[in-house]
Amino acid sequence: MSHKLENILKEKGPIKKIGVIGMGYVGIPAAALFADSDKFDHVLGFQRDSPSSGYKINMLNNGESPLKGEEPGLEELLKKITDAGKFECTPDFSRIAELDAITLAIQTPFADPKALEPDFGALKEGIRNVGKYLKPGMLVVLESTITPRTTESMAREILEEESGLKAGEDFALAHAPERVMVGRLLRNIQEHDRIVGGIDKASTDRAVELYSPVLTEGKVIPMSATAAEVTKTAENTFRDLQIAAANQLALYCEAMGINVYDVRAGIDSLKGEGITRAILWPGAGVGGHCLTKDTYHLERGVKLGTEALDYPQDAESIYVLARRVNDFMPVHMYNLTVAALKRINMDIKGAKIAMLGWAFINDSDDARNPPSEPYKDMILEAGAELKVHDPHVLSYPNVELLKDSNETIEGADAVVIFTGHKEYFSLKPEDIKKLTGKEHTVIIDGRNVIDPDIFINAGFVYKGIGRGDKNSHSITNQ
Ligand code: SAJ
Repeated sequence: MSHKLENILKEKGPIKKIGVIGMGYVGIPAAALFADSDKFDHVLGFQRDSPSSGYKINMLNNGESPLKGEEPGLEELLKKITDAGKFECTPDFSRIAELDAITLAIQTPFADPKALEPDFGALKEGIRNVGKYLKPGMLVVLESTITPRTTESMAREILEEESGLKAGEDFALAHAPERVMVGRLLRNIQEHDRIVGGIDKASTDRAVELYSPVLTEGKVIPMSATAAEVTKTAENTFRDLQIAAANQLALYCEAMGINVYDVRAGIDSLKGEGITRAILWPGAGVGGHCLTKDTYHLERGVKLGTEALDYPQDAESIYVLARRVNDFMPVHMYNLTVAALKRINMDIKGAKIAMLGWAFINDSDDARNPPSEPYKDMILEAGAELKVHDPHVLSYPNVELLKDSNETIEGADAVVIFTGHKEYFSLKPEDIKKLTGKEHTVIIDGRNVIDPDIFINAGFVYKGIGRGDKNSHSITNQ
């Protein structure tokens, strides 16, 4: 390994001026915490002055956060660092040339979820911009979630092509995946351990120097760039796998006529001496922008691997199978709806369905890749009528989201709980019966929200995920 980069970095001295590309829910708190550290002199936030997000530039320079939803401490921090002249948002990418380090926090969504191909377009544009203004001795860090080997290959190639410089010799290059959750962005950056992976030791050390000052409880975990990319995608793949294991158990319990929550409690009771089962929760499906795509990043990464993969002949990846199980849960919710309606001699065609919950996560307005969407498509495809309620999600393409649950439930043949929003836990059978006006209303519980017996005894036709002990109950006539 050449010591050229180490010598350049030694000559250059410690990191003082930092840039962050992508003023979104990852880049803004990252830039704010860099600016708030007395280890660094100045931070530039780079934001394209585009029609859709150029408004952020002025907001940020006035110390205001353009992010939706509550972010404890962020507004105060932005005011503090702008008043102190330590942070500035700019659309002028040429100012990258002034910096010692630059991080890229640019979304890598699916171009087309069906094709499971990520859209690296915006990220590549950001990397190209960095390459154009790259100087010897700079550190470049990718924070976006990326397919393993992207840092070592695509990013390195673009940076070297644009700058004429050599990664690992003239400039440092690393990956430090973000691990933030909306609602706790600052805390997550400060308290989570930070995976930092350079293309070589000098790059890793320089990235450790960049991130150490912003960590409070968290510690830096150094590794190679590709190991860092695999860590990020695998940590979400494993969560998706654990959820799929709980979902498959729920389907098994339904087929065996038992209550999955009894089994879950039983399994969970096995603790101590380092034993854990970490069993998660079955539900109506898995949404969001992390778990729905990171498995496919990992799968693509292994295909780019340097060695041949040794794996059971013709066996499908359990990770991809887990995705299929989780994506089956909205289909299962549809099947439960059809089966329950059939019990009252109703066909799905023409049935009035009241869907409670659109967001992919409880008590949140986050509706990225919601499992509720495929369910809606199936219901409409089958010729049923649908009304959807969500107290938090304001809008979503091609679906009207009602704010009044009574209006949603009025006249319904079936009430289907898709998200575990707090208010649904206090649903009362008598209120629903009054609204639907039906002797036997169907109720489908996708998130273990209601007590089956209270509704069954009130004449409802109940079906719940994993509730094999209740799903074929006798129908109570009032
Ligand atoms: N879900 C289940 N059963 C469970 C847990 C979740 O069905 O036991 C469903 C949820 O309903 C939701 C989806 O899975 O539809 C995702 O839920 P999530 O809690 O994993 O929330 P995400 O997608 O926002 O995941 C984020 C990720 N954080 C980052 O990427 C920084 C993930 O790595 C975290 O593990 C997760 O939050 C977390 O633990 O909170």
